[in-house]
Amino acid sequence: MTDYDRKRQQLDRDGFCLLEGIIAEGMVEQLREVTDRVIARQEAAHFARQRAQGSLIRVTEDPFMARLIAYPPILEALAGLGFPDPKWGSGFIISKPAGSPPLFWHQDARFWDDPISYTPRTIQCFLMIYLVDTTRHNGCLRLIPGSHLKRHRLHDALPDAHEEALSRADDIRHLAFQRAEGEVDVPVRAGDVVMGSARLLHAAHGNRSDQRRTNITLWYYPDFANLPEGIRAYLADTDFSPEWQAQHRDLLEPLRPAYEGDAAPIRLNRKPGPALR
Ligand SMILES: O=C(O)CCC(=O)C(=O)O
Repeated sequence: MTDYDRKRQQLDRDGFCLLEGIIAEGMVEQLREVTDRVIARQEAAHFARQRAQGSLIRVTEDPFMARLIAYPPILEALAGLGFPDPKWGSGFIISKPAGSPPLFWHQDARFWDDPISYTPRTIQCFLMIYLVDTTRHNGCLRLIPGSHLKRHRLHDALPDAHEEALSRADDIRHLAFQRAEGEVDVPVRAGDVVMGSARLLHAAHGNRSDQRRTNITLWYYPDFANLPEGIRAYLADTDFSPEWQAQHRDLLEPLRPAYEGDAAPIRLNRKPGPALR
């Protein structure tokens, strides 16, 4: 069994895996420069609205990000995991300033009406690319392994993901910021990538250091061609900005989630149904 086979097993079983050191040092350095520049031009109101994340800035704000989305080591890692033809959907610069609060528990899946959401298959995955070494002290990721497949108390107790009061971290005594049963920390080195299912419950510790902690989250559909038609119809219509696509056609065309059929787009549903047990 290869290392990739083991990681793929972990992804299917636990809902995540760690891809160590796949972003080269020089690339991490360039990404730090780009993200610092983009973060610096945001208005104060942005950071007040997104205090729990730190920032939530679309990667499409800077053309360099097209090179990250189509970065060969990322595509090679996905292929190694058994996803030779991934499609890309969206991405965000999520940067926790020094001394900032934790991120609340949530899951990001949108297709809970489709039976595929109750199988180990990864419909949509995040690739979280950390630009500094990240530990519990400066805001590493927290996950509940297996929660993409198994109901957890939080599924019923949490309000909608990214609810405004949670995003502003108005009250960090809220259940969504507390320790959760079965949670694990995922400390990483700069240049590591955490890959996980959009259905997985996740959160992040607060940043108690005096340095910014930046993560770039890219969202892919690793096995787009084999998704149910209604999901493909939905994704082709919504996620991918045609303008961004046109500007970076050479890099992004192979990653565009295209759908030519006539199925109706699936209804969006962010809440798991009773089939999640
Ligand atoms: O910044 C992180 O470590 C996690 C970000 C995240 O999960 C989110 O914003 O949905």
